[in-house]
Amino acid sequence: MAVDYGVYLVTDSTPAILGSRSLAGAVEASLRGGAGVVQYRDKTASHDDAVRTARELLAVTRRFGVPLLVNDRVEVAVEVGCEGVHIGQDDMEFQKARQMLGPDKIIGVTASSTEEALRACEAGATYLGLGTVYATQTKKDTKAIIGPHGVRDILAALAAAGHASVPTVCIGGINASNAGDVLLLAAAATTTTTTSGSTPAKSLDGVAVVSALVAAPDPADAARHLLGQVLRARVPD
Ligand code: TZP
Ligand code: MG
Repeated sequence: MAVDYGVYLVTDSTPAILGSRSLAGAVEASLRGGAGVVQYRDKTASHDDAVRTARELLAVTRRFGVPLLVNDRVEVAVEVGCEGVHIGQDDMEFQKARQMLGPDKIIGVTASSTEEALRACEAGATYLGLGTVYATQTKKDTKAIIGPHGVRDILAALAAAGHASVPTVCIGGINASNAGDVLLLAAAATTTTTTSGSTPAKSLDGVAVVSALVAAPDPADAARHLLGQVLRARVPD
Protein backbone atom coordinates (compact mmCIF):
# COMPACT_ATOMS: atom_id res chain seq x y z
CA MET A 1 0.00 0.00 0.00
CA ALA A 2 1.53 3.35 -1.04
CA VAL A 3 1.25 5.80 1.84
CA ASP A 4 0.72 9.55 1.63
CA TYR A 5 1.67 11.02 4.99
CA GLY A 6 0.41 14.51 4.01
CA VAL A 7 -2.52 14.65 6.42
CA TYR A 8 -2.20 12.09 9.17
CA LEU A 9 -5.19 11.70 11.48
CA VAL A 10 -4.65 10.57 15.08
CA THR A 11 -7.91 9.64 16.76
CA ASP A 12 -9.13 10.59 20.23
CA SER A 13 -12.29 9.19 21.73
CA THR A 14 -12.44 11.40 24.83
CA PRO A 15 -15.67 13.41 25.07
CA ALA A 16 -13.67 16.65 25.44
CA ILE A 17 -12.43 16.25 21.87
CA LEU A 18 -14.83 13.92 20.08
CA GLY A 19 -17.92 15.32 21.73
CA SER A 20 -21.02 13.35 20.85
CA ARG A 21 -19.83 12.51 17.32
CA SER A 22 -19.01 8.99 16.20
CA LEU A 23 -15.32 8.18 15.85
CA ALA A 24 -15.85 6.19 12.66
CA GLY A 25 -17.82 9.13 11.26
CA ALA A 26 -15.01 11.59 12.00
CA VAL A 27 -12.48 9.19 10.45
CA GLU A 28 -14.57 8.68 7.33
CA ALA A 29 -15.08 12.42 6.88
CA SER A 30 -11.33 13.07 7.30
CA LEU A 31 -10.59 10.43 4.68
CA ARG A 32 -13.09 12.00 2.30
CA GLY A 33 -11.16 15.25 2.74
CA GLY A 34 -7.87 13.57 1.83
CA ALA A 35 -6.29 12.26 5.06
CA GLY A 36 -3.77 9.61 4.02
CA VAL A 37 -3.06 7.77 7.30
CA VAL A 38 -5.18 6.99 10.36
CA GLN A 39 -3.73 6.17 13.77
CA TYR A 40 -6.18 4.73 16.30
CA ARG A 41 -5.09 6.13 19.68
CA ASP A 42 -6.91 5.15 22.84
CA LYS A 43 -5.09 4.89 26.14
CA THR A 44 -7.98 3.68 28.26
CA ALA A 45 -10.12 1.22 26.28
CA SER A 46 -9.99 -2.43 27.35
CA HIS A 47 -8.25 -4.81 24.99
CA ASP A 48 -11.57 -6.14 23.68
CA ASP A 49 -13.00 -2.66 23.16
CA ALA A 50 -9.83 -1.53 21.42
CA VAL A 51 -9.97 -4.54 19.10
CA ARG A 52 -13.64 -3.85 18.35
CA THR A 53 -13.00 -0.17 17.55
CA ALA A 54 -9.88 -0.94 15.52
CA ARG A 55 -11.89 -3.42 13.42
CA GLU A 56 -14.60 -0.82 12.86
CA LEU A 57 -12.03 1.77 11.77
CA LEU A 58 -10.22 -0.78 9.59
CA ALA A 59 -13.43 -1.36 7.64
CA VAL A 60 -13.47 2.38 6.91
CA THR A 61 -9.78 2.85 6.10
CA ARG A 62 -9.75 -0.19 3.78
CA ARG A 63 -12.52 1.41 1.68
CA PHE A 64 -10.20 4.37 1.12
CA GLY A 65 -7.01 2.32 0.64
CA VAL A 66 -5.39 4.11 3.56
CA PRO A 67 -3.34 2.43 6.33
CA LEU A 68 -4.68 2.05 9.85
CA LEU A 69 -2.04 2.14 12.57
CA VAL A 70 -2.59 1.49 16.27
CA ASN A 71 -0.94 3.65 18.91
CA ASP A 72 1.20 1.74 21.45
CA ARG A 73 -0.89 -1.42 21.55
CA VAL A 74 1.02 -3.74 19.27
CA GLU A 75 -1.03 -6.77 20.34
CA VAL A 76 -4.21 -5.00 19.14
CA ALA A 77 -2.63 -4.31 15.74
CA VAL A 78 -1.56 -7.95 15.45
CA GLU A 79 -5.02 -9.22 16.37
CA VAL A 80 -6.91 -7.05 13.87
CA GLY A 81 -4.30 -7.36 11.11
CA CYS A 82 -4.08 -3.66 10.37
CA GLU A 83 -1.15 -2.03 8.61
CA GLY A 84 1.00 -1.26 11.64
CA VAL A 85 1.63 0.69 14.82
CA HIS A 86 2.95 3.93 16.16
CA ILE A 87 5.18 3.74 19.23
CA GLY A 88 6.65 6.40 21.50
CA GLN A 89 9.94 6.40 23.36
CA ASP A 90 8.38 4.83 26.46
CA ASP A 91 6.40 2.15 24.61
CA MET A 92 7.38 -1.30 23.42
CA GLU A 93 10.97 -1.69 22.34
CA PHE A 94 11.26 -1.35 18.55
CA GLN A 95 12.73 -4.78 17.78
CA LYS A 96 10.10 -6.50 19.92
CA ALA A 97 7.36 -4.70 17.95
CA ARG A 98 9.03 -5.65 14.67
CA GLN A 99 9.22 -9.26 15.77
CA MET A 100 5.51 -9.30 16.69
CA LEU A 101 4.38 -7.55 13.50
CA GLY A 102 6.66 -9.13 10.93
CA PRO A 103 8.85 -7.45 8.34
CA ASP A 104 6.24 -5.72 6.20
CA LYS A 105 4.17 -3.74 8.68
CA ILE A 106 4.54 -0.02 9.32
CA ILE A 107 6.21 0.99 12.58
CA GLY A 108 6.25 4.73 13.22
CA VAL A 109 8.22 6.20 16.10
CA THR A 110 7.87 9.50 17.96
CA ALA A 111 11.05 11.55 18.30
CA SER A 112 11.49 14.84 20.11
CA SER A 113 15.23 15.19 19.70
CA THR A 114 17.89 14.54 17.09
CA GLU A 115 19.24 11.63 19.15
CA GLU A 116 15.84 9.94 19.32
CA ALA A 117 15.23 10.52 15.60
CA LEU A 118 18.58 9.06 14.57
CA ARG A 119 18.19 6.08 16.88
CA ALA A 120 14.71 5.35 15.47
CA CYS A 121 15.99 5.50 11.88
CA GLU A 122 18.89 3.21 12.72
CA ALA A 123 16.46 0.74 14.31
CA GLY A 124 14.46 0.71 11.08
CA ALA A 125 11.47 2.98 11.75
CA THR A 126 9.14 3.24 8.75
CA TYR A 127 8.45 6.91 9.48
CA LEU A 128 8.95 9.43 12.29
CA GLY A 129 6.51 11.64 14.17
CA LEU A 130 8.42 14.76 15.24
CA GLY A 131 7.18 16.78 18.18
CA THR A 132 5.61 17.94 20.30
CA VAL A 133 5.71 21.07 18.12
CA TYR A 134 3.27 23.34 19.98
CA ALA A 135 1.52 23.06 23.34
CA THR A 136 -1.54 20.86 23.10
CA GLN A 137 -4.56 20.09 25.24
CA THR A 138 -4.81 16.63 23.72
CA LYS A 139 -1.75 14.93 25.23
CA LYS A 140 -1.33 15.53 28.92
CA ASP A 141 2.11 13.98 29.44
CA THR A 142 3.92 15.99 26.78
CA LYS A 143 7.62 16.14 27.64
CA ALA A 144 9.29 18.57 25.27
CA ILE A 145 7.83 21.38 23.18
CA ILE A 146 10.32 21.65 20.33
CA GLY A 147 8.68 24.33 18.16
CA PRO A 148 9.10 24.62 14.38
CA HIS A 149 12.84 25.25 14.78
CA GLY A 150 13.24 21.99 16.69
CA VAL A 151 11.56 20.18 13.79
CA ARG A 152 13.84 21.89 11.30
CA ASP A 153 16.97 20.97 13.29
CA ILE A 154 15.96 17.29 13.46
CA LEU A 155 15.28 17.25 9.71
CA ALA A 156 18.70 18.74 9.01
CA ALA A 157 20.37 16.12 11.23
CA LEU A 158 18.46 13.29 9.51
CA ALA A 159 19.59 14.53 6.10
CA ALA A 160 23.19 14.85 7.25
CA ALA A 161 23.10 11.28 8.58
CA GLY A 162 21.75 9.87 5.30
CA HIS A 163 18.16 9.30 6.48
CA ALA A 164 16.49 11.72 4.07
CA SER A 165 14.27 8.97 2.67
CA VAL A 166 12.53 8.21 5.98
CA PRO A 167 9.13 9.99 5.89
CA THR A 168 8.46 12.52 8.65
CA VAL A 169 5.35 14.16 10.03
CA CYS A 170 5.19 16.78 12.76
CA ILE A 171 2.72 16.56 15.63
CA GLY A 172 1.41 18.64 18.51
CA GLY A 173 -0.90 21.63 18.42
CA ILE A 174 -0.93 21.77 14.62
CA ASN A 175 -3.95 23.45 13.05
CA ALA A 176 -4.92 25.37 9.94
CA SER A 177 -3.47 28.61 11.36
CA ASN A 178 0.04 27.35 12.16
CA ALA A 179 0.57 24.37 9.81
CA GLY A 180 1.97 26.67 7.12
CA ASP A 181 4.61 28.08 9.50
CA VAL A 182 6.02 24.64 10.35
CA LEU A 183 5.80 23.32 6.80
CA LEU A 184 7.41 26.34 5.20
CA LEU A 185 10.22 26.53 7.75
CA ALA A 186 10.90 22.83 7.13
CA ALA A 187 10.74 23.31 3.36
CA ALA A 188 13.14 26.26 3.53
CA ALA A 189 15.59 24.03 5.38
CA THR A 190 15.43 21.37 2.70
CA THR A 191 17.71 23.18 0.33
CA THR A 192 21.33 23.15 1.39
CA THR A 193 24.00 24.85 -0.64
CA THR A 194 26.98 22.68 -1.36
CA THR A 195 30.00 23.21 -3.58
CA SER A 196 28.16 21.35 -6.33
CA GLY A 197 25.10 23.57 -6.02
CA SER A 198 21.81 23.30 -4.18
CA THR A 199 20.75 19.85 -3.12
CA PRO A 200 17.42 18.96 -1.59
CA ALA A 201 17.92 17.58 1.89
CA LYS A 202 14.97 16.58 4.05
CA SER A 203 11.44 17.90 4.21
CA LEU A 204 8.35 17.18 6.23
CA ASP A 205 6.02 14.78 4.47
CA GLY A 206 2.99 15.93 6.39
CA VAL A 207 1.21 17.02 9.53
CA ALA A 208 -0.28 14.72 12.17
CA VAL A 209 -3.27 16.15 13.98
CA VAL A 210 -5.92 15.16 16.46
CA SER A 211 -8.21 18.03 17.36
CA ALA A 212 -7.77 19.93 14.07
CA LEU A 213 -9.75 17.09 12.47
CA VAL A 214 -11.57 15.15 15.19
CA ALA A 215 -12.98 18.30 16.83
CA ALA A 216 -13.49 20.25 13.58
CA PRO A 217 -17.07 21.20 12.73
CA ASP A 218 -16.47 19.65 9.29
CA PRO A 219 -13.52 17.19 9.35
CA ALA A 220 -13.66 16.67 5.56
CA ASP A 221 -13.28 20.37 4.92
CA ALA A 222 -10.57 20.69 7.58
CA ALA A 223 -8.60 17.79 6.04
CA ARG A 224 -8.92 19.31 2.55
CA HIS A 225 -7.64 22.63 3.83
CA LEU A 226 -4.65 21.07 5.66
CA LEU A 227 -3.78 18.94 2.62
CA GLY A 228 -3.75 22.08 0.48
CA GLN A 229 -1.22 23.63 2.84
CA VAL A 230 0.96 20.51 2.79
CA LEU A 231 0.92 20.31 -1.00
CA ARG A 232 1.77 24.00 -1.39
CA ALA A 233 4.78 23.60 0.91
CA ARG A 234 6.11 20.45 -0.73
CA VAL A 235 9.42 20.84 -2.48
CA PRO A 236 9.20 19.41 -6.01
CA ASP A 237 11.50 16.39 -6.56
N1 TZP B 1 1.78 13.25 20.43
C1 TZP B 1 2.43 14.40 20.59
S1 TZP B 1 1.36 15.70 20.69
C2 TZP B 1 0.01 14.69 20.51
C3 TZP B 1 0.43 13.39 20.38
C4 TZP B 1 -0.45 12.22 20.23
C5 TZP B 1 -1.39 15.18 20.51
C6 TZP B 1 -1.64 16.14 19.40
O1 TZP B 1 -2.98 16.56 19.46
P1 TZP B 1 -3.47 17.90 18.76
O2 TZP B 1 -4.92 18.00 19.12
O3 TZP B 1 -3.27 17.74 17.28
O4 TZP B 1 -2.65 19.00 19.35
MG1 MG C 1 2.82 6.03 23.11
